[in-house]
Amino acid sequence: MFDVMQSNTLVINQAANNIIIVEGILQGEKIIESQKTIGHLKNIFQDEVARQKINQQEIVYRVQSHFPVEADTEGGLFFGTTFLNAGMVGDEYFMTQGHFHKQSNCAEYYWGIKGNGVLILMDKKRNCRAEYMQGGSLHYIPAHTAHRVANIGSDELVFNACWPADAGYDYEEIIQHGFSCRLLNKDGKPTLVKS
Ligand code: M6P
Ligand code: ZN
Repeated sequence: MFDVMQSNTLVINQAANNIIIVEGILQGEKIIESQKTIGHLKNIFQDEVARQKINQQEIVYRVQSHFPVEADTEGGLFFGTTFLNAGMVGDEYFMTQGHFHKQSNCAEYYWGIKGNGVLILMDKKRNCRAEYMQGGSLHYIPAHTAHRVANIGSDELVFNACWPADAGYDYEEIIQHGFSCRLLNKDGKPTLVKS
């Protein structure tokens, strides 16, 4: 009897689950970290003169990513945490560069871990909308939709993302034409303004 039970059991491989995530912070194997500084974000903010006056080495955001498969693997998933600092470029809140997906029919999930932010979304017809982001908020980014996040708080904003490994990035559209709306501080309040 005991022998039969033994042959039905599998070894649970402790070493296989070698990534941990606590408050969005990823630790373990295959975690890649990248960062975007003020210097990297030329022509992304409305006020280019204000951007040039800021220390170009100042970090706007860091991204920790887990890439379990090669980029462009059909059916694969990627996972990331973005740590977006609080700050302003002129009247505009620190924000991510933003992108469409190269494979435009790929959707994505974002969810807030801590801090206060706004997810700005724009479809291919350049219709813009926005959703508040905070610890625990879940955001479904549909296909064919550009996405960026602004930090409207005074502390770091942390959010997670999960997206298809073959989604890729189309940054060019945003570099060339931007979003059709911007999140500006108007009289002390975050206000979505058509641009
Ligand atoms: C999220 C995901 C990443 C993205 C990052 C920063 O973590 O969407 O794929 O790289 O935000 O955004 P961006 O690439 O627009 O700078
Ligand atoms: Zn994306």
